[in-house]
Amino acid sequence: MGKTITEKILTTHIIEGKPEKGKEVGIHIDQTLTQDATGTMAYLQFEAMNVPKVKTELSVSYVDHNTVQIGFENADDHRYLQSVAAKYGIVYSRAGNGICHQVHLERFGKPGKTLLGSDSHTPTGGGIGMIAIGAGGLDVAVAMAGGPFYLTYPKIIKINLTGKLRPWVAAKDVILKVLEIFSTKGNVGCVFEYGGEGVKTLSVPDRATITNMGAECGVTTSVFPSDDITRQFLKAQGREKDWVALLPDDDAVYDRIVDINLSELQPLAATPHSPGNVKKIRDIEGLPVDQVCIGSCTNSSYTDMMTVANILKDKKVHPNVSFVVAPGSKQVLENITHDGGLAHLLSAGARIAESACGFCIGNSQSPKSGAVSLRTSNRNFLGRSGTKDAQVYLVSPETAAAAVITGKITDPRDLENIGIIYPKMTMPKKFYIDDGMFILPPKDSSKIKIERGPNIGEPPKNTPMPENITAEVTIKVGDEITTDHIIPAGAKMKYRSNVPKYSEFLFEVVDPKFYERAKKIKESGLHNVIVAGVSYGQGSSREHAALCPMYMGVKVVIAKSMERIHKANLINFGIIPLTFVNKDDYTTIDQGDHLEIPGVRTLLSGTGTTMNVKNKTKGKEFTATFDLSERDKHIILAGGSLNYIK
Ligand code: MIC
Ligand code: SF4
Repeated sequence: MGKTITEKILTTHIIEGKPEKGKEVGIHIDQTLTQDATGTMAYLQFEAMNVPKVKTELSVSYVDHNTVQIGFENADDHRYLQSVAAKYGIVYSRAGNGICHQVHLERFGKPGKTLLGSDSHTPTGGGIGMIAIGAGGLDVAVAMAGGPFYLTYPKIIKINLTGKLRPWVAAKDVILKVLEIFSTKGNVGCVFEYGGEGVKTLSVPDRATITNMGAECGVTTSVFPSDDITRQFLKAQGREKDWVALLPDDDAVYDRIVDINLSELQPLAATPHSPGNVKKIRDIEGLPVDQVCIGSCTNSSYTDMMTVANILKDKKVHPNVSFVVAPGSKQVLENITHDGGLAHLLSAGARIAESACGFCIGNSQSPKSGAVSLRTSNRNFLGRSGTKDAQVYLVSPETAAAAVITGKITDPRDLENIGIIYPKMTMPKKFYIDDGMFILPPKDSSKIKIERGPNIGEPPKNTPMPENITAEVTIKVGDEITTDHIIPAGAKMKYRSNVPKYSEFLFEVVDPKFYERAKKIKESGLHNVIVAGVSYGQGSSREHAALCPMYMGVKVVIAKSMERIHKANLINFGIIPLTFVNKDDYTTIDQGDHLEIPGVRTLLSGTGTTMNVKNKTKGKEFTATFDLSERDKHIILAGGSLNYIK
């Protein structure tokens, strides 16, 4: 039987388990990446493993999230990361060099390799035929130490592309269509593999936009073939030798095939407050726009920037619009400078931001109260922009540029009515390349001292799981609670290396009293429990969404369903992820209820998969289930991965 691309890469990397769908396998990781916001904790955990050097082919530490440097905290983190990289054989990408996913695609990604990154948009690497997976920092630390990465051997869904995008319709509209079809929930344990004739019409940056935002569907990863277009891209990056062809076999078998005809697509938007709320631009056009932000790891490539620059050539930013552009990398910025794009943007009135996450993570460019903000990024969760009542729409660079000119949501195809011809840009044959912002690790690192400023704490410790859980429901939340709801990023992200401080912001957007309540419950000697609806923990890979609850004494999360990375993070920090057997039991619990789960250690040591939860307040009882491997159970019993490894 023939193989899919996913199977070809996974089967050559399996070091534990068998390739059976739905079963756990451990795979070898060739490359890792971290970014600063998840990286400090990942490297603190790596240090605790006492491994002298990373054991991967390549590990890169990027600084792209917290680059604002108000106060000493960000800079402390950067120096810590730089010294750790030098000590352990890791390439360091300095602040200003660009967003990890964009830079990794440009300079390091290789078809056929596995990449594990402590950021949920790591699947961007699928655009050049890698199996690139997002994970918590602790999992990435284990991979750097040479350990396997465990995942559920996935179901493979082929997205069969036919036709060709029409002018003004972009790769972003393809992934928004995918989100419309698959939504943001129910796709855990699947991989999207793109194929069909339409693939040949998409450039590597187009493909990377599509694989990047597959993260919003909750899939393990997304992957494109490695073909001649991939080769051209790597050649333009001076890396043709890194190319290998990677195509599925003709008789490859998929679990499901979904067809998308590129020729039939039209401009789309994800409307507030979920990437899954997809609407046609035609159905929302005319809405006045206050802000347009172009950039983020989804849409900040050379071609994206040049397309926008050429749409805006000789035009001016509408007076009611605040317009910011953040090129994805130093390389992008330098190339659009050489090719004249930057001049068009500047003369149109764009504000140029650093090549970093910036507006996307809400640590700059928060829009005015109640603003309508059009962004080319991938997430529009409530409050993520830093302005709680802002209405964020996710669109293509073309649609964003149209609003810059008209001041309202505009179908970019209508720009032809005002004489603008579609300037779809192609990639240069050879990029201007300067790798000066990478610092390579020295051969002899024995003299390197790790720099720990006052912002660098220690990873908090946890105690082993007790036999009986006696708890209070600290919070009950609804469906699709994202990690941005659980622990905000934005300006608060500077406390990532200081867990006690960062924990004060837990559930801030949903319920600002959470922290005080959790603290009281913990001090009273009870455990904290979180109750949630479907798809709990969507979005980011940030392990602080598990680490901070652990610090506050949360022992159990009971949800209707949970997302992959967050569930793995809960396990890594010794929190039991339970799901309701009967979803209606969710309605019987309220915040403040006292729960008892007896015999937890015994149950986790046995072969069963359920626990009885007694609701003392309501005088009721219900069953919850856990889907955990033997290893997961041992980790939880030990009180988390670090204890387990020791
Ligand atoms: C995000 O886009 O939400 C982030 C910030 O990049 C996160 C990582 C983090 O929280 O540090 C992600 O996507 O994993
Ligand atoms: Fe950075 Fe935004 Fe991409 Fe996350 S989604 S890595 S914050 S650009």
